[in-house]
Formats: sequence, structure tokens, C-alpha cells
Amino acid sequence: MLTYLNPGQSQHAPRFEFFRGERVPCFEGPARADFVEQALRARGHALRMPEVDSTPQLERIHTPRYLCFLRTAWDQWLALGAANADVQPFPSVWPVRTLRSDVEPANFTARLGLYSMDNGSPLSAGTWAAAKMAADAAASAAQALQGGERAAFCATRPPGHHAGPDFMGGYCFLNNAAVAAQALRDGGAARVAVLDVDYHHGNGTQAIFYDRADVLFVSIHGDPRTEYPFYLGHADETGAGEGAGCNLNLPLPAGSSAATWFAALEAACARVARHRADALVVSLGLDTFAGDPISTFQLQAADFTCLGQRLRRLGLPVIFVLEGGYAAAALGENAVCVLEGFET
Ligand code: OKP
Ligand code: ZN
Repeated sequence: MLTYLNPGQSQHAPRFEFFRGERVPCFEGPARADFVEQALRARGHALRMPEVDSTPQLERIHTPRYLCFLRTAWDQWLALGAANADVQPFPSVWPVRTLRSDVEPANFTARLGLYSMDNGSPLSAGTWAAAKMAADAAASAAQALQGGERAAFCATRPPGHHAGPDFMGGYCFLNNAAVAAQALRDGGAARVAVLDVDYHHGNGTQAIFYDRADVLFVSIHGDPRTEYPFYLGHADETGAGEGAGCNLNLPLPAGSSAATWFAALEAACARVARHRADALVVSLGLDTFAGDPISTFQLQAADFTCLGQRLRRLGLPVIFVLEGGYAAAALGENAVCVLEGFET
């Protein structure tokens, strides 16, 4: 399958994240994309570099002040002291209920809180460069579909589906799937569907499109009562305003089997078909894999082939965007299973 890599991905290499109050190595690291690239090369897939600037889509889906902050965040951090080059910034204050978020504080770590939904989105020197090139890959894939390609895969990191209009979260900074969907719309697709199959609810993508009828959002994920991101992804979130009815959440209990998951996939596919979309964006998280270290669904490699085959039957042009998947050594095989299931 035509695949866009992110040549800047290794520049996003934060040192640690937090787990139960302790620093642990990042689950979302450069090795993930390396494993995927290796598997794609071994299977002879066509690899390309991003060639389209995603700025027009980024400016549509993210706020100006968030983009400005993210683009310059590392430089702002270094301006506080050269020694910060070896320190990972951490948010100091989050503007929760009753606090104001309309006035940007001058203090950097306070502003990092303003633009973060969690403590789990560590920054490094190359975060902006890497995130921007991943978004460019999504815009490039949309252009390839407009040029007649049937499908394309963005083998990119960092992921994007937790990043909302004005915040980062869950290892995500720029919403690549939303960029792909918006780029398809800008290129002439009247209706687009986003199907998010990552283990975690795509709260950022849902938020970006919640009041729009042109972009349907459907997600299968661990029930937010027990699973990250906890504060969005319930079944009663169905869209607002013009987007009423254009959001479908299919939360499943932690530990769900492949059979349970594929039953939800049928409901998801039925809703996508009813949208009469011109193209589909798949937020392809592979952390539904039984071997995933931070997730609890029970899919095996062969199930990912079945996923690809089922998506093919929708009969739509598809952009696959890599999201999560933290059993890094299995990530390449699992990704290739989806793509080859789709192509056969
Ligand atoms: C991102 B994606 C544990 C923090 C867990 C939340 C998981 C983010 C998943 N230290 N962070 O949807 O795969
Ligand atoms: Zn995930």
C-alpha cells in the first residue's frame, strides 16, 4: 500500500512519562515507527515522504494560540535557561472548572497546563518538527486519494487522536486524522467518515468534528469509566447542533474479546455506510492487540487481517493513520496485516 513515513519522527523523543507517580520510559517512542517501517520494507510496500504542507488544515482544526504555543514551546522553554535543554517540561497548573482559560498567562509551565489535558504528553526538542511532518503526511495521503489512489497509510508518530482544538494529550499534539479528513473535504469530498479503532477513545477528533455534519466520527474503544481518556467517549455523546447524530461511540468493557470487538465493528461499519461518505479516514490504533502493555482487548494478528478485509468491503477510498500500539516489536506485523487484509 502507498505509505507515507515521517522522516522527522525520531526527533520526538521525550525521556520519560509518569506512571503512578513514578517516571517510566515512554511507551510512545521512536522504535515504534522503526518497527513499522521495517515491516513495510520487508513486504515491499511503496514508501514516500510527506510532500504537502498541512498548515491550511491545521489552521482549520486547531486554534491559532495553540498552534503558536506548540510551534515555539521548546524555544520558550530554553529561553528560561540553557540548562533546560536536558530537562523535560511539566505543566504546573491546569485551568479546571471555575478557573479562566481565556487569558494566557506569561508563565511557561502554567501555559503548558492550559494547553494540556493530562500529564502524559511529554515534549522534547523535536516535538513540533515531528508532529508537523506527521500532519503533512496526512495531508499528502489526502492529495494522493484525490489523484486516484484507492488507499494510503500514514506510518507516522507521534499519534494525534487525543489532540483537540486547543490542547495536547495522550502522546498526541496535532490531530493527524482530523487533518486527513479536513484535507479530503478541502479537496472536494462532500462527506467524510472517521473510524477510530484505537483502544482509547479519540476525544480530540470527536471534539474537533462534534458540531459538524460533514464529518462523521465513529469510535470503538475501552469504556471511559475505566479506561483513558476517562472524560469522553460515552455512548450518549451523539453530536451537537448541525452535527447532531454524526457522532457514534461504541465503548466496550476492558478485557473484551475479538468476537465482542468485531460485533461493534459491524455496528460501526453500518453507521459509516449510512453516512454516504466519499472517503474514510481510519484512526488505526493497534493497541487493541492482546499483547499490548497498556490496553486490555484481545485481538491477535489474524484479527487485524480481518479488520482490513472488512474495511475493504465498505468500498470507500481510505486513509489509514497510525495512532497507538505499544507492543512495539509486533506493531509492524499488525499494521501490515491490516493493510494486506485491505488489499486482498
Ligand atoms: C494514546 B493512544 C500511563 C499514561 C497513559 C494514556 C494513554 C494514551 C494512549 N503512564 N497515557 O490512544 O494510544
Ligand atoms: Zn490508544
